Amino acid sequence: MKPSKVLCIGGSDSSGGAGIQADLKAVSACGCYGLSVITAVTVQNTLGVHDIHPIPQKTIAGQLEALLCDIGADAVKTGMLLTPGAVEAVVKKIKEYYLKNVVVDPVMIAKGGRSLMQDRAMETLVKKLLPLAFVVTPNIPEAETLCGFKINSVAGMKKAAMLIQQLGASNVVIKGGHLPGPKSSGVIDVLYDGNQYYEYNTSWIETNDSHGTGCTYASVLACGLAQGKTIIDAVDLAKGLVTKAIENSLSLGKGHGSVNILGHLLSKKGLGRHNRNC
Ligand code: PXL
Repeated sequence: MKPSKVLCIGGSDSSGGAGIQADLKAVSACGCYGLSVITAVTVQNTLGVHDIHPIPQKTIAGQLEALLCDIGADAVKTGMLLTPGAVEAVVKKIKEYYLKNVVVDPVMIAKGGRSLMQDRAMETLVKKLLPLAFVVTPNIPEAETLCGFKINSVAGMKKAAMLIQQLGASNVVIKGGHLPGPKSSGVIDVLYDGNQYYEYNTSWIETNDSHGTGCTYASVLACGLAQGKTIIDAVDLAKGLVTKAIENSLSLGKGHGSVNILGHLLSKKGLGRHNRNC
């Protein structure tokens, strides 16, 4: 049987941990076939993002057209969309090709504080891309930006999810990893499907090496949808595989290492977390 095709749209992360590189690893780990459209090239290592080179809107549109007129996509995952032009190019092709299973990861700021989305791109994303999204997957700071208030509890996450859902996405998943307070009761992610709330809970894993968590999560979610899972089961798959990827994270470089979605498939003598300095 042919694998499901997942179109990943986002920035290149030269460190290999996040962005398109993370997306394609996650898509492969799920047994899907990954297509990629690069929206920006970041100059990046484990210490942070040092520079960003946006790809022209015309080249983004060209990549999308080349893939969609030929190969097609069973699901789409968007990550870094730096400029309003990048968002516009994506919106136009989603409409033109009636693309389904659109997963929008509203990437805003890199760990070191560098902005990965211009203010006007955010406005365009909210106005034009969210209404086309089957699901949007903000973390807590991103959800706060989208809903306009501080989130301090699971109840706050639920309130925010309802508000963000009203912006137009069919489903909202807010990831709880950045929630303030003790982690003893685990990390709770909240799904709101416009009707009901679902909570997904895993234990907190203490690590310095969680770069790429959000990209990996949204990509696995897109794979689940491409393979025909319900949103409820696709979020479950994403939460489970990302937790394993964090458990197997790699301590690389001098800064924040990356999650490792292929880790559990490899022996502990290989790329697993016990080999810290490989
Ligand atoms: O994790 C968000 C993200 C997405 N895409 C690219 C990134 C980052 C974070 O650094 O560099 C290209």
